[in-house]
This record gives sequence, C-alpha cells and structure tokens, in this order.
Amino acid sequence: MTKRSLSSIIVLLFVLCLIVSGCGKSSKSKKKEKENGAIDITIQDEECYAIITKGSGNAYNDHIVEGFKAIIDGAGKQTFVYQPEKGTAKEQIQVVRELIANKVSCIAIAPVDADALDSVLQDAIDADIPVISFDTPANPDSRLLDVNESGTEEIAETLIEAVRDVSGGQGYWAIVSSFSTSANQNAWIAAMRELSEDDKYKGLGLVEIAYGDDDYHKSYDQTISLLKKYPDLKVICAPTTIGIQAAAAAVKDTGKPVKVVGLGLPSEMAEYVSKGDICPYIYMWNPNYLGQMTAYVSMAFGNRKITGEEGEQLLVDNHQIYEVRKASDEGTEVIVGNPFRFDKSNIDEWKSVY
Ligand code: RAM
Repeated sequence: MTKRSLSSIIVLLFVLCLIVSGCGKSSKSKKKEKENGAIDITIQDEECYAIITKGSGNAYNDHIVEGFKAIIDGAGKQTFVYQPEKGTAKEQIQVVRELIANKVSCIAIAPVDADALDSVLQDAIDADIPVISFDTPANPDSRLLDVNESGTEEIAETLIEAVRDVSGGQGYWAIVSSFSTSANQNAWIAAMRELSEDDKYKGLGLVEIAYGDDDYHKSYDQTISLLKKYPDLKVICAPTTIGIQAAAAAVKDTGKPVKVVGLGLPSEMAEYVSKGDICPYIYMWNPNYLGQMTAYVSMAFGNRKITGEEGEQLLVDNHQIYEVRKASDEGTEVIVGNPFRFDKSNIDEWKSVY
C-alpha cells in the first residue's frame, strides 16, 4: 500500500470517528438549514468540543485531557480528543482541517509549532469556529484567547531562582527544553535570559539549550551530551515534564554532581525529589485544572458568551474570577495559576494526584 493511500484511509477513519462520536454534523441538517433560508430554531446543534494536545505519551497532556473531558462530559456535551502520535504540526494541521469541515463548537489546541498552525487556525476562525490555545500559545492572530497555565515572567523567575539556589549562585547551567518550536518554552527561556542580566544572577553562565522534543530517549541523549561536553556543569533546568525525568535519570546514571531543576509531575519525579540529592524540588501547576479551565473557556466561546477581549471577567464555579489580560505576545490570555513547589515535605502527598 502506498503512503498516500494509507494516509487517505487514516483521514477517512478520522472523519467516521467524528461522525460516530457525535462531532459530525449530518448533511441532512445542514441542507435543511440552507433550504429554508431562515434559522431553524427547532434543530439544536450538537455541541462538540475538540482538544488537540502536542502529543501522545505525555502524562501531563493526559491529565489536561482528563480535566477537559470531565467538564465537557459533565455538561452533557461531546468531546473530541486528539493527541498526535508523532507530535508533529502536520498531524495537528490535518486534524484541524477535519474539525473545520465538521464545524465543531470550539477548537482548543496546544500548537507544536504556532507558525505552522497559523493559517489553518485562521481558516477555522474565518469559518466561525472559535479557536483557543492552552499549554502553549497559538499566534495572536490565530487564537481568540490563550489559557495560560501561569504567567511567563512568574515561571521564568521561579526557574532561574531555582538555578541560583541549587548552584549557590555560581557556575554553568544548561537547559533541556521540549520542541525548539514550542512557544511556551521559548517565552520562558527568553524571559530567563532577560532576568539573568540582573546582578543577582551574574555568577551564572548559561552554556547551551538542548531540545528533547518531549521524547524521553531524545531528552536523555541530549542530557548525556551536555554532561560530556561541559564537565563543569552545575545545573540542568528542564521546563518540561518529559525533559526533567530524562535529565534526572541521565545524571543518576552517570553519577555526575549535577543538580536538576524545572517543571515536573510529582508522580514522575517523586523518586528523585524524596531523596533530594539530584533534584531537591520541582515546580508544577495542576494540569487537570488547566484542562478544566480550557473546557469552561471552550464552552463559553462555543456559546458565544465571551469574546476573549482584554478586560473581560470570567467567573468560574461561582467564586473565582479570572480576568482576560494582554499577553506578552500582544494576544490575550487568562492566567490559571502559579507554579507550586514540591519538595521532600509534600511530594508523597501529591504523587498520587498528578
Ligand atoms: C511538557 C510540555 C508542556 C510543558 C510542561 C511543563 O510536558 O512541553 O508544554 O508546559 O511539560
């Protein structure tokens, strides 16, 4: 079978899945709406909310999806979940095209590459399908709002402070990031670089940024290379859940006196954090809650309750108000929370939560 016919079969199966899952609009109802000219208010649109993560095989993404589904299912609406197997922009683009054809109620996406997704996401917006991003922002002109896990500056400051703390303020450090095209990672790294100009961090020297593409083996190999290349390395900062696990394992396997800090899941990092020698603490927010917020925001857009304009106030669970603010990329965002610290004192309590 040729590659082309195989991908046609995959697309066909995908469309069938959308229809079976209730996310497809039948041509019958479309025709009826068109025939009459007037809006048939007796036909209720089936609401279907789509979530597209950066890739499968990442527990962080699974927790987001779980939170998203819980809220949408609870509201009695349909969800469509897509986690690209290879973690490529190409896979995401193909799926967005299908979602446009099926006129879903809202698309929530964590773009692997915001520039590559830009045009297809704009096509969705032009087709009157709201597009929001979560985890990592889509470009300002191809999203209505970004559901940002935490402020860029807050994350950057938390991470560089950790580097300063575990190094004693002196020495070389390196970053093990996820994809070189990840807008969230790049924004955090740029903000860390800016902060490192401060006198407070003048004893620190950033030697390299390596990319593990949210792939455990690649992140592990990248860490091994860093350890070989820089024998004086003191700290590795990995602002990715996959990267931090791989970096800690590589440091453990080589026995090098290097500390690892960054963003990790308590469930995946407990073995290191409870010992504290390689990794004294990690930071993270609740990914399940990020998924829940993404679901609330998706439904609000799907029902045209909000526009994503700066200053809009979003009330969640009758008590919590989130204000839409201008993001550093000039688009708009809503900030879900702050990075939370997990160390020896609380990691056991949290490792079974996420
Ligand atoms: C990884 C992803 C995600 C990042 C988290 C902390 O799983 O790259 O984008 O925000 O880690």
